[in-house]
Amino acid sequence: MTPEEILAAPPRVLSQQQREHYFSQGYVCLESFLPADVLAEMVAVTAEFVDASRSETKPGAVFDIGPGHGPERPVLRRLKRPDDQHEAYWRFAKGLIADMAADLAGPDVVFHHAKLNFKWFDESDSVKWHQDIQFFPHTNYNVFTIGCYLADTDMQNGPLAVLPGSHLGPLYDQYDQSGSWAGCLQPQDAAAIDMSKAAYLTGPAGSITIHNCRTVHYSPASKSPLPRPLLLNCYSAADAKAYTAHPDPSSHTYEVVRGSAARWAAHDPRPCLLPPDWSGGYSSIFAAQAGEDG
Ligand SMILES: O=C(O)CCC(=O)C(=O)O
Repeated sequence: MTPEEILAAPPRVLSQQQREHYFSQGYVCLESFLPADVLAEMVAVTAEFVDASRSETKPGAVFDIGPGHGPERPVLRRLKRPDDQHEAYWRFAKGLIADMAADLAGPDVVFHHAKLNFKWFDESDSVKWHQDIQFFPHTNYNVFTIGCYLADTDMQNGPLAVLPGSHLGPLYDQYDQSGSWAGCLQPQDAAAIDMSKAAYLTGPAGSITIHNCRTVHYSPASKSPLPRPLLLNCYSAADAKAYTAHPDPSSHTYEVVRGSAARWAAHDPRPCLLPPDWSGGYSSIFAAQAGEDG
């Protein structure tokens, strides 16, 4: 569906202005959006997982831990597939947030993946400039990620930042000079970005970020000892079909969360960089960008 066709249907959650902003700029930010009871549940469940990670000693299938992680000072970079780890996360992904997804994808929406990213003031927690779709190419670009901050997030604790309008620009090469997957723009491409144009998506706990899969984005290192949890849920229009192995499928991957499954795939002619074959396993964007994948 075209943005015009999607916008012609009445919205469920977003305002028409917010939808238009997403389509023209490639992102939108909704401050203090989550109802207090929903936020409180997400925060409480997340605290349990941070505690559970304390005994982990190496990055694994559920907890991606960073250098220096230990029982006293958790450096949990990511809780993988939260939708499979606790029912509350899946209820969240297929409830209010799926309604929001239908405002942007059109009536037929498929869940792609979820992840819960943290920052811990360990100076290794910046996420370099990248685009998402090269990690999981689809037949069209009606694919996006809805983030929810589970703690107040300002310029001190590493907010998500986007380059407005970049979803309409080129897709970048995310391999390094030696041909290894880097999961980020090559240094010369990143250096060419006009940092004065970056939009930093900040807000109190319960604020929402949405970015399109082509939107160039990054997040700076946290300068605060307070953790920054960002719960990310990724969706596609049902007619956007993945054509490479899913990096980290959960039991809900490709589940139709609104409307019906597609009979026909819609194909965007703009080409997409292919990722490595991850059918044998995937670590995380943090590991790839830090060169930990070997
Ligand atoms: O956690 C963040 O700040 C950004 C994460 C991100 O862009 C990603 O995981 O693709």
